[in-house]
Amino acid sequence: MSGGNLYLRFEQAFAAHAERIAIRTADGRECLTFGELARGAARYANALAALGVTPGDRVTVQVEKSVANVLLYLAVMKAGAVYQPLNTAYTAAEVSHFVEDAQPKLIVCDPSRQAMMRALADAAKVFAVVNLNAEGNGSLATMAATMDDRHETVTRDGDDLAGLLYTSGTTGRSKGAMITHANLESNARALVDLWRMTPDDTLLHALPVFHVHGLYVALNTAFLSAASIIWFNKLDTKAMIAAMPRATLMMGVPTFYTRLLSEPSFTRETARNMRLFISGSAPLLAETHTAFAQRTGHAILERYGMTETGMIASNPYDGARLAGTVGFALPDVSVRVRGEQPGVLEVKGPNVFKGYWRMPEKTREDFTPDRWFITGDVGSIDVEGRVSIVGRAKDLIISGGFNVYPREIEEVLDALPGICESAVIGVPHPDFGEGVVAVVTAEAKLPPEAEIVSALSSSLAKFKVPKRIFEVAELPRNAIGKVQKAELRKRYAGTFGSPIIV
Ligand code: MCA
Ligand code: AMP
Repeated sequence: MSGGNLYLRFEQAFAAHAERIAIRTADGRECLTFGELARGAARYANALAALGVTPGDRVTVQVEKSVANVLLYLAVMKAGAVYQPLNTAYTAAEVSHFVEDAQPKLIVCDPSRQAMMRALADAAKVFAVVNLNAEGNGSLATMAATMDDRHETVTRDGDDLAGLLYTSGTTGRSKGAMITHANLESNARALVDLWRMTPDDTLLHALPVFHVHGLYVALNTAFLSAASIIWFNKLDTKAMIAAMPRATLMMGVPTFYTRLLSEPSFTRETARNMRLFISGSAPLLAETHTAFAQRTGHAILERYGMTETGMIASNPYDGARLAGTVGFALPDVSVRVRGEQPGVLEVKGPNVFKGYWRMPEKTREDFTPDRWFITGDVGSIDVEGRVSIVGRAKDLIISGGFNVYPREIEEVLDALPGICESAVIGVPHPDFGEGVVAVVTAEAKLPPEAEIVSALSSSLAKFKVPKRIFEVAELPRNAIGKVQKAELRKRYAGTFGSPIIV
């Protein structure tokens, strides 16, 4: 059976495996069976209803990763509401845009942010603000504990929204990508099938759960297949190495793989029970692929996706997993390049989102007239259908799997006293793949770097703040006055040294 509220599919898997372990924290402090997971989600869903959340309402969530966060995620879906997760690194200034735009009924935040969120909530007429801390305690958990552990999953159409995930464009403010139950279900089913996930699997989960990768790719596939999860609240390579012999599967951004490789204790023996390592969200260097294969005997399976589309392409489970390629379009998903190759990749399929929240114009701009979504990634497709990404048509930096839009940083830099103009670029970084660098011209005398960084940090998430700032007399421009970022990227390529592969 398929269609409707995706939680119904999870519910079937949870009921069929009620006594088996669904999720266990790496430190052993928490362990839930699938039956307990289902009852916990029901309690949280009843708490949401008691807080006034009704089907279609947005629930904004900015909390540290915890098992309670998973229950909340499931509960929002079960209640037919729309989940809006936010990166915990976002500052109050950044969060205020998301809240104003999404107009949630409820905000769930860390207790340390309750006062700030309450102020935002009052301005945006949000109904309630509750909290959850890094241990999964807080006013929402307290309330959920008193609730009935039975709850009837709300009926939804496949076309109804399950998630509202914000993603920045090259111009303007972040846009909310409207993701439906049908988008999520088709993608999760395809991946479970492709990656052969079964109840015998144990997934190492160390990704954040506020982005598609850790939330939809990892959690939805594990829930649908009733795979067990070993849960890490953040990336901790030593703890992951200790737990790996009990696992079969891992999903990570390329930084996960370079960090594992930098640990001498990470060996073939560590990975002896693993059957699959998956990488995505940013390009995996061929050097990393090769070094990983030499160390462990495993060929990392690289796949490609976007917030707006979920997963688009994947290297095969059987057959060659080629470094530098992202494999074949998922079944039912089509990828094309119009005109000459390489060119901008366009996607069509049941995975493609419904549009940008309350932005019909922007939605129209990002689709072709025949309804293919324009990714902004530049790639080529070979005769067999294998996709390779060779660049980006969009001005985007991906640092450790987090997206940084240069224009957003440039606008903040240009408004700072002492700075005349700026260009923000990404250059090779041994840990994050790309590191953010700002090149600026000064009005008279440039303020000290630490002062600029501190000013930027007050409004921008830490991962967006340039790790180096260089002063130049003038920015290189082409004949029509456009800053030549390619030239700057070349000039500052060695800033962080070359990739370190042990
Ligand atoms: C942390 N810092 C960073 C990053 N992460 N700087 C640049 N880029 C980053 N990604 C900064 C912190 O602010 C801090 O600065 C210092 O680095 C160390 O912070 P720490 O918290 O210790 O870092 P970490 O916990 O080791 O985090 C690194 C990380 C993390 C594990 C790689 O960034 C991460 O979880 N990335 C995964 C992102 C992800 O899930 N992307 C999926 C997007 P200071 O020292 O100055 O305080 S979904 C997507 O893209 C699509 C759909 C797809 O295809 O999947
Ligand atoms: P986001 O907007 O956070 O969903 O990021 C999506 C972007 O991440 C894509 O448009 C690509 O530029 C990039 N991306 C995801 N997976 C890969 C990959 N395997 N190789 C290269 N880039 C990737």
